[in-house]
Amino acid sequence: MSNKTVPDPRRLMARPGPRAALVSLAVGVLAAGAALTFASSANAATTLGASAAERGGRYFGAAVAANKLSDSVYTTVLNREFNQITPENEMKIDATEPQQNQFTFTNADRIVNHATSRGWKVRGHTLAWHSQQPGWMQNMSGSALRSAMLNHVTRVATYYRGKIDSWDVVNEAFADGNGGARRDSNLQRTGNDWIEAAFRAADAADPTAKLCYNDYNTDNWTWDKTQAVYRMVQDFKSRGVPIDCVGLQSHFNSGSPYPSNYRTTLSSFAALGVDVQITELDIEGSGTTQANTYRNVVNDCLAVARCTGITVWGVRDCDSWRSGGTPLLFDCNGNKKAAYDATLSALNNGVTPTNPPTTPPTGNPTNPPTTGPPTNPPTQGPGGCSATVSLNSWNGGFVATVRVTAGSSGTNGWSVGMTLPSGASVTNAWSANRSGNSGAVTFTNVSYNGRIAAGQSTEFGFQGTGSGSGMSPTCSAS
Ligand code: 9MR
Repeated sequence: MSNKTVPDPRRLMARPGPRAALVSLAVGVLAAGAALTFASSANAATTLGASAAERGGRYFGAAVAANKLSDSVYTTVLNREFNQITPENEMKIDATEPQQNQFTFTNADRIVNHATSRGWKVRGHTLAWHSQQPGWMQNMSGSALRSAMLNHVTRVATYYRGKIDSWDVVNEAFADGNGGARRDSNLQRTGNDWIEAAFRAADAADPTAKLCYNDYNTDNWTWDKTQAVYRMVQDFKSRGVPIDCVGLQSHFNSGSPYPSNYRTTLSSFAALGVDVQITELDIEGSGTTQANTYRNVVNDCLAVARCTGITVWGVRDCDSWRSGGTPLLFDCNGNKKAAYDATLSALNNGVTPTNPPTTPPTGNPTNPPTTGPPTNPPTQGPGGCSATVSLNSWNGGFVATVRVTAGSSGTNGWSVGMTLPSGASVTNAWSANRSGNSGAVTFTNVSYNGRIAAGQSTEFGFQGTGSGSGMSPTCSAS
């Protein structure tokens, strides 16, 4: 059960191994499903799971809490409507390894057995995460934490081998906001390769489960966080790191609304050669507005052949972690809401998948501005610009976030130079063009962030190996 240190040849070569064969079978089934005439309303499926299954073998699932399995209103809806389950909390690290090397699976098993005894799929959630760590893990760092994390991944994935359709191997490892950096955490500080190490360990422990990266605020294609996850998956695929799927949590509300480019996000990830799954869907709101958003989400998934399933994050509104936002498909009495009707009819009506783009999108869009763009484009004056750098470092690497601030006249373009310490080199950069990767390195604006109004800022970032400490950037404006 050792952690593989070389790229998995099954992923570097076109030769299909067991996981690749499963994936290509799934694609074939989806393609065949897409060619079928969709059911007429006379014999349309009457439950979410049955309808999703008719759409190319997709699933429609719900997050389940073990302590609710004794609530008959809850289980009546669950058992009737869904064909996939994600344990809401019972497979998290604090639940399964409360003391180091002492594993408890009782509550997780109740949920897994509920699903597998009915032929439903199970999403394992989650093997490696900065949150809901048991106290002993929260207090660890460095190589001891890295080993403990890999041991956890190995032991839990081995225990459930053969029972899990998809694993959220790593959850929520990227930071919110501009820059697309990794989230700082004790796991991140063990080294930037902690994510791929977790995937390799999961692959060794359970070669048949699909291995997913899962995150929130990765729904809007233009957001830095989405782009950063996209680049990581692209990198993993190119180096043969075993990754099979990307989970978009899709918790939608007024602060993080359903984006009109959601379908582009789904199809762009799929074009990297991974499945995409909507893993924690909830949409705050009510009535027709909420129903329409659910319909849009379902239609977007159906339009992407490799969008293989949808999971809502709870059964009834009262079961939701955001119950005040009434974000689910059933009211607290288990009655179907308008959102349910819209979801089922979207599933029954179907949307013909379109081919994913064959070339990944170019450019590197940034987050939408929180304030509108300046009405008059800035012009270059004597004001110049300045740059500061902040570092998130670990033993052997770092992520640098560079803030470029226009002087008194605004910029049309900018160029930031800095000298990397000896032994350091840049592995990738975002929101800037780069020349050089060690020693003197220059970053220049990309098309969308050259214009900075007087006194305003933009950020770009880069990741490097070695130590990045002591860099002092200089900025020149054009
Ligand atoms: O729904 C879960 C809630 O019961 C827990 O208290 C919470 C604690 O972190 O986690 C919730 O589930 C989260 C999921 O595991 C990861 N994505 C965000 C979900 C909502 O917070």
